[in-house]
Amino acid sequence: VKNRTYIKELSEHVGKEVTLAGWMHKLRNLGKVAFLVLRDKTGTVQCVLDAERIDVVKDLQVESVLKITGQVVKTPKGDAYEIQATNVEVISPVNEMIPVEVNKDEIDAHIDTVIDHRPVTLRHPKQQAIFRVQAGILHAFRNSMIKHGFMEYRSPVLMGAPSESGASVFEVNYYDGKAYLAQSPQVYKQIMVGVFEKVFTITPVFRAEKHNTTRHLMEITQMDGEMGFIESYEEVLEVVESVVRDIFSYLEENHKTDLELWDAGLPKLPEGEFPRVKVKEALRIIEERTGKTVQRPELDLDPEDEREIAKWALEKYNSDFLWLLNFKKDKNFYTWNDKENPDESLSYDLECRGLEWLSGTHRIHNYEILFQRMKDQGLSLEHYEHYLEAFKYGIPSEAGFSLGLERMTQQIFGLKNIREATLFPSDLGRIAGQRITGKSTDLEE
Ligand code: AMO
Repeated sequence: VKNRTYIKELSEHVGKEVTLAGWMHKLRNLGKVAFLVLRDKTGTVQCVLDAERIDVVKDLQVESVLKITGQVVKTPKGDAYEIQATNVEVISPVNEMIPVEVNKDEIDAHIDTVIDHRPVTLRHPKQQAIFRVQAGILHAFRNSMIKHGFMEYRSPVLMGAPSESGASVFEVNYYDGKAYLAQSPQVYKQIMVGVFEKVFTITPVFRAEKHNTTRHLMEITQMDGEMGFIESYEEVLEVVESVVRDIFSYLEENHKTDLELWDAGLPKLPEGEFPRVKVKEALRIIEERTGKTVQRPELDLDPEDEREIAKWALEKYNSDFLWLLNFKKDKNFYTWNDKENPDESLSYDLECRGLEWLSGTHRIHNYEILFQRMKDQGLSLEHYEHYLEAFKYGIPSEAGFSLGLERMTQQIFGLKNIREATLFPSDLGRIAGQRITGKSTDLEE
């Protein structure tokens, strides 16, 4: 549209004629005069239509796409702007009733209906806000990682072998054989440390989860970093804390209105470093606080434990964030166990308000040890030739992390279900948002 003005810019055009374009958000037709609310990507504005202009829109449904020319005037109260329309053109008429209303303060529908009609429900201003903020997270993460000296690379998603454990991998046909969808960029980010020392990537990954819960999806976006020449994993924790602070500052500066729409106060950052507690100690604290015996076969927390220890961190450190350190030994094939505490591994999770946002470990960089470990775990080593070659020819001591974009978005808005923070979620009942015939979308705890 030539010489188009965006709704957010109207204050610069008071008294002048502008051309707007967007969707018919609402129409209140009083016969001689009609009030049409037009919406573009920057906001909404009321347009006043006379009889001649009403004729153009009166039989249309909401979400029709229009081009409206008119004069910008201040509303009687003086706190907003209105358009006295002189011309209305229809770019795309809508003749069918919308399946879910998107012009009320809230969408009055179950999450399943919201996802069923994603192309339309996304247009609701509160839904838009979630995904504008998500884009802001990605932007700020990338900028912050670059600022911290990390180089971005693209990680393959189609792999010759499972990238994490074999249990949750999706197999796909690959000509006469099989390929696997990446569960993480783990193998490749480690190889890249052998060249660029500090790398990051933002990538879709796939997990064949067996359960439908409010915090698991089958396709997610991981934001990963990997850092060479570290002496202890604390160096990674410091980077992560700084990156999280950068992301929050960016959101505060650029997405205030989006966050306010949801009354979403960002999770509370502590004054200094984020509280840190070993898993073993966390279990002891939980026992002390609840009076219940917490007997876990391995050093790990269940969702209820996570919520309890989050309360402790908030009370004691006034922080929504908490590091859990040193999970069970032999966590995966690439992680060092702790020499001083053989039942622990050099691993860490960043928890926010009782939900795991991020997880990472100090990697085994010694070729012989890694080779033996992979052999012992029964991995088919012929699929890991590149990985092993990198270590054979020198990888510095290193550690890294992976931050889940959807969980981060979910928690920032305080959403109950991770699907609300995902454009086109895949789960047991859906692929990329669309239902799989005959499958249920019901959730488990
Ligand atoms: P992990 O498997 O813990 O670690 O994943 C890292 C982060 O990714 C997110 N996440 C998920 N979010 C929603 N649904 C899922 N099914 C799901 N699976 C993972 C979480 C989690 O904290 N390679 C290691 C990381 C590393 O050591 O660098 C890994 O993938 O936010």
